[in-house]
Amino acid sequence: MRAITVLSGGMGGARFLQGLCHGIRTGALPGVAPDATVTVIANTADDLWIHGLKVCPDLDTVMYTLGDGIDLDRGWGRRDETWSVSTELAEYGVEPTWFGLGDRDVATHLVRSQMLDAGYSLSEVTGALCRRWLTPTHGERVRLLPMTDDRVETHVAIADDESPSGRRVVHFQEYWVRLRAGVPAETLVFVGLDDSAPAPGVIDAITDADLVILPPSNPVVSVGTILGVPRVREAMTATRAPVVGLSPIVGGTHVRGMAEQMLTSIGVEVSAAGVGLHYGARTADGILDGWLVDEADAEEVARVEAAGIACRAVPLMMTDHDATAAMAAAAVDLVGGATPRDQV
Ligand code: FO1
Repeated sequence: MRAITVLSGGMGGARFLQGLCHGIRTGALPGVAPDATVTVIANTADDLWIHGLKVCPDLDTVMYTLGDGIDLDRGWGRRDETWSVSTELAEYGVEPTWFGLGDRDVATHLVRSQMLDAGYSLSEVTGALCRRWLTPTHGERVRLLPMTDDRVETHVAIADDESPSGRRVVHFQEYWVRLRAGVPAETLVFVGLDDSAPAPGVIDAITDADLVILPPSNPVVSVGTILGVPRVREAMTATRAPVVGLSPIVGGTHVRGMAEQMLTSIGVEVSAAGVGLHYGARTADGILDGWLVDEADAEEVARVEAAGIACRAVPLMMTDHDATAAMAAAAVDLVGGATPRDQV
């Protein structure tokens, strides 16, 4: 295998990508060449405009993580960060104050926003930022693509007994950052998604891949939104590459983030098997050839296999790069020999 494509959200996906790249470079993945390329298609529905700046959390988390600039404790933003800009904005009484913008991070958003204002696409901006963050370490072997260059935003309808309708809609970032996903997400609205177009290179990255991986990202507001970009799902079912996923749900709950709330919001069972069956088997109009669950969920393997998806229970805790590389190796091993669809 020489070309791997990964559909990624923020923290979970970025952490997986670190281990995947480590595994490739150290030859730990069976049948994967050490100079194999990794193309990351990142979710952009978390994006928001704030203080006149375009913030792209999932693109930046992947970029900072693979460029070794991420703050490992927070899982987002820059390490060695300072907060003078945010503090000064608060002193001016500028709202919102709940979204933390570090000074170093602000520079990224300034570069991105002024390039967008100058007419560059999000793809071109991302390519420019990655020349600083990815090229020195990964050369041309890692590419980061936004799922679309069009504006897409996930909004969340929540109960609000002060409004006549009894509900109000907040941006996903307010739901997650200010409300800590502490209230039920009654409805998810993916503003602009149906009219969005895949960014340049996205469809080819799926159809030309030797392997497509769904990392343990949020299956609804990260992988789900990428799959929601028109033509992406068709590319996933048409590609000759095996498609393998890793469950973000372990022991009935998410490891980090808010996958549990999001799955509940769309009526999907919050379990390793539930997510695998939600993605569905390629042989049954779904997108998966293989699905890895954690050893804690080994009893769910049979249910996934019965749906036509190869399944195995392996350790899925990304405790360090070697552990994550072992997960990636298990994913490759599970489907490495899969027969491309047109030979079934
Ligand atoms: N997450 C938080 O929990 N609190 C924050 O203040 C916060 C700020 C922030 C700024 C830039 C950025 O790229 C990410 C940021 N995040 C913050 C994380 C963000 O909400 C998540 O990375 C995803 O959007 C959800 O997966």
